[in-house]
Amino acid sequence: MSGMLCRFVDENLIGSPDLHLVAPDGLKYPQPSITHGRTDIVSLTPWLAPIVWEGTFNPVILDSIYQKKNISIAATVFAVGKYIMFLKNFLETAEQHFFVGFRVNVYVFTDRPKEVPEVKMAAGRELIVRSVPSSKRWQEISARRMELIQTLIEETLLNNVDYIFCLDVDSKFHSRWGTESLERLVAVIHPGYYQDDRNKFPYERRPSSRAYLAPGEGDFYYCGGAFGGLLMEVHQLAKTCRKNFEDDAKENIEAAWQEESHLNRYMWTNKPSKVLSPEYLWQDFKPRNPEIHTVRFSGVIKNYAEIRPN
Ligand code: UD2
Repeated sequence: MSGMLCRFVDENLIGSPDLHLVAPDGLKYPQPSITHGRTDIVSLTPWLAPIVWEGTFNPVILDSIYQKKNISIAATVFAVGKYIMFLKNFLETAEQHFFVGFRVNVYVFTDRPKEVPEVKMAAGRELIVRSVPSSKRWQEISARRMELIQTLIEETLLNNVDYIFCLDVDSKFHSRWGTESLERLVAVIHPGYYQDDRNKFPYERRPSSRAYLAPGEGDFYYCGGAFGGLLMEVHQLAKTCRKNFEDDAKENIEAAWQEESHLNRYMWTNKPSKVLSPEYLWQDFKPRNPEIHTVRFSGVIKNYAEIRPN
């Protein structure tokens, strides 16, 4: 191998987590079929990214592939002000269902570090608490997450972590969320709009905002409450959404759903390489639709007037 090629291999392949899928030899599992499977849902986007639903993947194959890679995953969760009340449930259920058996670091951002609950974490899993200022506006708390995620990646996670997921705290896990969700850039379809025409999606509709999507644009309505992917992809997303949010603010405009609107704008031009079905962020107040065979993660019922600062 020439010196130049050698350097290319070192810098570009080694340490890159998702280039090669190696399954252990001798693994036994049911034969896959390309003619039999779920027919009640669509499991591929028009740009050929998988849409993950129960019954479209085999967790045994996936886990054995990713165990060999010894991947590590970071999760961010913000619990500012009264939202700290949701943290215990979130953390305890994450221990039961979120990447069980893998290396996971959960970063909790809060203005009430003393109120972070003691939760027993399994070996290889760690809880890290970061102090953040409180705010008088919930919109700002929600939107500033992009800035803090960007900074966390730049200052702490670079070279230490392979994947990152950014999750809402007022939610809990009900069943497996694992290696089937891994990809370069991952978005979750919002449970409230997946049967609607795109013109009904609550995208930002004012052309003066950098989150603007015109009528006839947009693929799906994605959640602000869960997204992820490879560290550098999420860094690019967070940096772009933060900048666009701040540039809008300088012109006195705040997108309809803050960072969620900017995320939707970003995903329109930067297509996610994997899309998670609404199984990955349901809402407890919604009855489960027939195509939802399992709820993996869902938003708990909350009284906005009681818990938000404004
Ligand atoms: C939606 C999104 C949310 C965000 C928001 C628009 C889902 C399920 N939720 O939810 O992610 O995009 O619209 O801004 O997609 N937080 C605090 N303290 C507060 C307020 C918020 O810690 O006082 C954090 C907390 O982690 C919470 C998140 O910000 O989970 C989002 O706030 P929300 O849950 O009140 O937003 P919501 O329900 O409108």
